[in-house]
Amino acid sequence: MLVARGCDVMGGPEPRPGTWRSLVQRKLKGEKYPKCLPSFPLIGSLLSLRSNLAPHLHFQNLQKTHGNLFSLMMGPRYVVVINNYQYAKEVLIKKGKIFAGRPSLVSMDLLSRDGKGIAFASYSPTWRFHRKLVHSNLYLCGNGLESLEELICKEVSSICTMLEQFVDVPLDLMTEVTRMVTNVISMLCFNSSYEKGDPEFQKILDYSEGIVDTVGKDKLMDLFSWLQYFPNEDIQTLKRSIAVRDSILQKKLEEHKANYNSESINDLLDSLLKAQENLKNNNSPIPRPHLTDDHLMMTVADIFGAGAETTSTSIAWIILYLLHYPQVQTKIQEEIENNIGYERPPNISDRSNLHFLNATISETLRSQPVAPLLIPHVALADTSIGGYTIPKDSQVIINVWAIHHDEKEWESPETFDPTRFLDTEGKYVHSPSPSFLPFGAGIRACVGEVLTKMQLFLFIATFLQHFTVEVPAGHQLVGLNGKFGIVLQPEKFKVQLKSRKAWKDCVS
Ligand code: STR
Repeated sequence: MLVARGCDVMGGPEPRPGTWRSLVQRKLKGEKYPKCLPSFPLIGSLLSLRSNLAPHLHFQNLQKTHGNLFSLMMGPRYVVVINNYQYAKEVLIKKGKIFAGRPSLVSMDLLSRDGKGIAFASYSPTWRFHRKLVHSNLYLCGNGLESLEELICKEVSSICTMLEQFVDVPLDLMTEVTRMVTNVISMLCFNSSYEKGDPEFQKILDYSEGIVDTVGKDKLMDLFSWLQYFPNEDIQTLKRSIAVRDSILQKKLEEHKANYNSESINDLLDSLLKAQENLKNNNSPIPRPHLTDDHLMMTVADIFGAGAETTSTSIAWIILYLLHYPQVQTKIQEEIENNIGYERPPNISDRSNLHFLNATISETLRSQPVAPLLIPHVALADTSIGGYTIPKDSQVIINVWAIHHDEKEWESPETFDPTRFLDTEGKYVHSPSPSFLPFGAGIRACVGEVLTKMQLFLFIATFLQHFTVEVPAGHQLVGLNGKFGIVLQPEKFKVQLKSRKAWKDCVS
C-alpha cells in the first residue's frame, strides 16, 4: 500500500482530482509528473519537510536534488514547487488564468473571512470585479486634489523633520517609518492618518505583528484543518489579532457610511460603497458580483495590510543593508548631492537621475524579496508546466527566493552588489535578468507596485539627504537572515542617526 518514493500509492474507487490516488492512476497511464519528495499516507512529505531552514531556503536546497520543478504532499494536498523563472513565468503569465486560484488554508481563510477580498480570494467574477475596482480607484483618491506624489512627499518630509529630534541617540526607526507608510495607505483607503502616539496606530502595529507571525507559515493547522479545533497558541494569536483589526475596520466602515455622499468620493472605501450602491440599483438579470459589507471590508483590509506591511519591511531591509555596506550609503549621498543638492527635497522626477539609488533599491528587493514564496496559487483545471502534467486543484508555490538567487542568472547571487543593476555607463537597468520577480507577475501581480516604488524612492532619497545611519555604539549589527513568514522581515534593530553637515548648513 505504501511506497515511500514518489507519490506511488493506489487502490480504491473513483479518486477525487488532485488527490494521491488520482495522481497514481494518471501516472500509470504514462503522464509525466514532476519528481515527488518521499510521501506517506496522512502525513504526506512531512518527514522531508522537517528542516532547521526556513521553507524558502529548504526548497532552494531541495532544488539541487529534485530540480527546478518538484512536488510534495502537504498532508493530503498535492503541492508543486517552482524554483526558476522559466516555469514561474509559464504559471504566472502564460497560463496566469489557469493558475489564478488560491488554496483554502485555515489561517488565510480566517484572515479573509473565507476567501473574500483580493489577495487570498480564488479567481472568480467577484475577485475580478474587486481587483478592477481597486486598480481604478486606489490612486484616484487621496486628499482631494492632492496627487499621490504630494501625499507621499508630505509624509516623508514630516517624518524626516520629526527624526531631527532624535539624532545621536539609539532609535527604533521602524515604528516611525511604519507610521509614515501606514499614513499614506490610510489616506488612500480611509482619508485619515495617525499622529505620533495615536493609540489606534499602536493597535495596528500589534495586530499586524500577530498576523504576520502566524499567517501562512505552513503550520500544522494549515495542513490538517481539524487541528484548529484543538487549543493552539498560533491560532489564538491570529484570532485575537483579526478581532482587533476587524473592530478598527468596522468603525471605519460605519463612519464612512454615516458620511457617505456619492458626489464626494474621497477614498477607496467611499468608492467601494459607491460601487455597492450602483450594484443595488442595477436590476440587470446578469449575475452580479458580490459586494456585501464583508466583501468590501476584506478588500480594503487587504490593501491596507499589504500597503503598510510590505513597504515598511522593504525600507527596513534597505536601511539594514546601508548599515552593512556604509560605502553604498556614501555613494547614494554623493549622487543626491550631485543631482539634487540640499536646497530642495527630492521629487519623483529625480528618479531618472539617481541611478545608484534605484539600483540599491532593486538589489535589496532581489536579495530579500518581501514575499519569498508569494501567496500559493492553485490550478483551476488540468494543465501542465514545462510539459509535466499538473492536475486540477494542485497547489503551486513559486519560490521567488530561489529565482532571485539562481546562479545561472546572477553572478555570486549571495553578494549584495547594486552595480548589477547598472549598465556600463552607470545607468540603472530595470531588470538585468528575467529572473527578477519582486512583485510577482501576471493577472495576480501586486496592485501596489507603483505606490511602493514611489515611496521607497522618495523616502530613501529624502532620508539620506538629511541623515547618515550608523550602528549605535555598543550595539551589534543584526544579521541578514531575516524572519520567515508571509512577509520576510529583518530582525528588529536600532540605528543612530547623524544629521548631515551640509544639510544642516543649508537649512540653518
Ligand atoms: C499583513 C498583516 C496585516 O495586517 C494584513 C495582511 C493582509 C494582506 C497581506 C499582508 C498582511 C502581508 C503581505 C501580503 C498582503 C496581501 C499581498 C501581500 C501577503 C498579512 C503580498 O503578497 C506580499
